[in-house]
Parts: sequence; structure tokens; C-alpha cells
Amino acid sequence: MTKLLILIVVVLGILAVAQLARVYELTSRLRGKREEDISPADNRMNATLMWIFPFAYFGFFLWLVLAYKDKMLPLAASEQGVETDWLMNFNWIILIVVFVLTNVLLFFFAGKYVFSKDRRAFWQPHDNKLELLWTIVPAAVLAVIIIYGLNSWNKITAPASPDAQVVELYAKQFDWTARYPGADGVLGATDFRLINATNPLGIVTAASIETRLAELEVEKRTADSLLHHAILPDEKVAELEERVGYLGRMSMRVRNLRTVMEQDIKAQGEASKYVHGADDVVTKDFMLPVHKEVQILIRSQDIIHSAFIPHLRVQMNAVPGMTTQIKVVPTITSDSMRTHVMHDPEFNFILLCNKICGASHYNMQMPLMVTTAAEFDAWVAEANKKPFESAPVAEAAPTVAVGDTVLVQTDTSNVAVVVTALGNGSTTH
Ligand SMILES: [Cu+2]
Repeated sequence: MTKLLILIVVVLGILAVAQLARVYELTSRLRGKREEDISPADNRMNATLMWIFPFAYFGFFLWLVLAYKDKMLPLAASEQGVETDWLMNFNWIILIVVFVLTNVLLFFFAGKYVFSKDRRAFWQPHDNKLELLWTIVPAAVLAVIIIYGLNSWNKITAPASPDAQVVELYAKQFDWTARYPGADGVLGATDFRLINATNPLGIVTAASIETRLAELEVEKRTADSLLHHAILPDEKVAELEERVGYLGRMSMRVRNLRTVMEQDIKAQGEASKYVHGADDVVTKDFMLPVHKEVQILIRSQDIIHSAFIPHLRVQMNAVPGMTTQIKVVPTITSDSMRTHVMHDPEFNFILLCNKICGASHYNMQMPLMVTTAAEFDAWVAEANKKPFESAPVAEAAPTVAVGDTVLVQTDTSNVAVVVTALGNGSTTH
């Protein structure tokens, strides 16, 4: 109903405007004036306004630049950042020169050549030289920007030298985890099937595979026992059966992974990617040494995120199923940044997610500490004392006993059930 009323009002409004225009036309005709006649005074006023407007226009532009100056990022704190800033400034210079030049000409001519009855407009239908000029000049400028940009981009994305410090950033909704190689200097292989509470990055080692298999086995046996001995509603039975099927398939895949790992280690020995995981350091501290080349590897567990370190001027997408990389050489430590650049003892470099990835995207961030080489080495030595694999190999899977209360996880809810009796379970051991 409201929509109909609005429609009627709009239609009536259009009719009213049309009628008003008609009245204006008729009164002009009565006064013996043609509609398109504009008085010289009107023309002069428009010409003057054309000259006044650019002052307001450029004035506002300058005010914007000055008013928001302190909202810009401070000094770039990496070698790549300095180059990225140059690239950005180079683009700004070209943009601002063209912007000012074209707008000055536009308003200057509009004001200067105010309408005059005694002057005829100059009509130039075509000029090859002009066409060439305004095709080749922008094309050349664009080519320079693109080649310059690609060159900088390749420097940031190319693989780092072999002695670079390696760090992996692992993204998931909604946080970051860092991983450093242990004493062997090489990051171990990972597999998403091994991800659990104690192995958030899915690092592949003999022990992490056994732990995961034991975990799957416990859940499967619990679900089996419930299916055989507890009285459950039909839909819970269906959900549990589906879960049992999934757990069986998952166990099979993890056992396959174990076979692949064992064969690879047998064939390649120390060169195998599966022998480097146990000493990796998984941490919520993101530390980098100053003046050293750093290879940052980026992965995601769930959806696309983006690793953005604004003060180092680097950013790279985190894409599930692949590893992306950037290379950066930090040039200012967090301490120097606090005392000499920001004059703020609370200042921290920061790693942000720069892809809107869900409800808590805004909070997906982690502070970055850039330290001297000595401080970094000391931190690494300390961190290496707590490698990923300090826990012993998991023991055999515990089973459920009569009288135990177990939590059954289904797609929709968690149900606590007391086990009343036990069968032998129909599992693959
Ligand atoms: Cu994110």
C-alpha cells in the first residue's frame, strides 16, 4: 500500500514538473522572449564562478591532504617498504600533476571563453598529431608505472636466499599462529588431517600421527558403544552412524599418510620433508630479526585471509590448500620505532588480516616484535627448548567403561550419555 502511494506521489510530481515547465515556456512566449535566450549578465556571472570554483576545489584538496597527514603510515620499516613507498609516491606525483593541470585548463577556458555573439567557436574535426600525442604519452606513462610496479612486486614475491630466516604464518578464523623451524632450520611437512587441539597446524611426525589415530579411535569406540548399547532417538542414531563412518574414513586416510611418510623417510632419509617437524616451534609470538632477509610463508586453515604488516608495507593472501610467500628485510627494530619514530612507548608493529573474513575479522591481529640479531637469537634459543613435539608418543586408545559419562558430539548438539553396557565394538584396530 505504501509502495502504491509512493508511486502515485512520484507520478504526480513528474506531471507537476512537466506542467510548470510548460507554464514557464508559455509566459516566455507571451513576453516575446525565446526560451534559449540567456542574458549577458547571466553568462558573465557563470564565467566568474568558473574561475572562483577551482580555488575552492583545490583549497579543499589541500586541506584534505594536510588534515589527514598524520593518519598516514609512518616511515617504512623494511627495505621493501621503502621501495613500495617510492612506487606509491611516484604514482601520486603523476596523478596530482595530471589532476591539477587538466582541472586548471578546464575551468580557465570555461571562464575565459564566455559566450559572445561576435565570436564563433573554433571547429577542429580531426588532427592525427594530437591523436598520436594523447595516445602515446599516457601509454608510455602507464608502461613505466606497470614495469616499475612489477619489478618491485617480483622482488617481494621471489624466493628468498637459502640463509634467510624462515617463519610461517598460519591463518584461521580468527587468529594467527607463527611457526619457526627448530635447530635443523627447516619447517616440517603439514597435513590438515592431523589438526587437533595439540597440533593446531597439523605438523606431520610419527608421534602426531599416532596421537591423531588414538584420538579418532577413542571417539569412534565411544560412538560405537553408544550405538550398540544406549537408547537414543532415531535422528541421533543416524547422526552417530554418519559420524562413525566419517571417523573410519579419516583413520584410514591418516594411516595412508603414515605409510607415505614411512616410505618417503626410507627413500630419502634426512632429505625427506617428514623428518623436520618434531623440533618446529609453534608460537603466538611473532618475532623477526632486524637487517636480515626473512622468508614469510603463509597458509590458511579455512578460508582466504590476508597477512598484512602495514609498517613493513607487505601483504599477501593466505589461501587454503596452498602456501604463499613474501620476502622482507626489516630495517627498524620495535624499540627504535618506539623511541625515534612514533615517540610512543606502547607502539607495536602489527600483523593484520586484510580480507573481511567473518564476524571477528576486525580482531584478527597479532603484534610483531622486530629485535636485534642478538635478541632474536636469544629468543630462538629459548623457544627451541619448547619444540612442538615435547609430548611423548600417545598411549594406546583408552576405551569406555560401563558407568562412564561420555559426551556425544553430533552436528547439532552435545549429548551427555551414561554407558550402560559394552560390546566388543566393530572397529578396525
Ligand atoms: Cu581473516
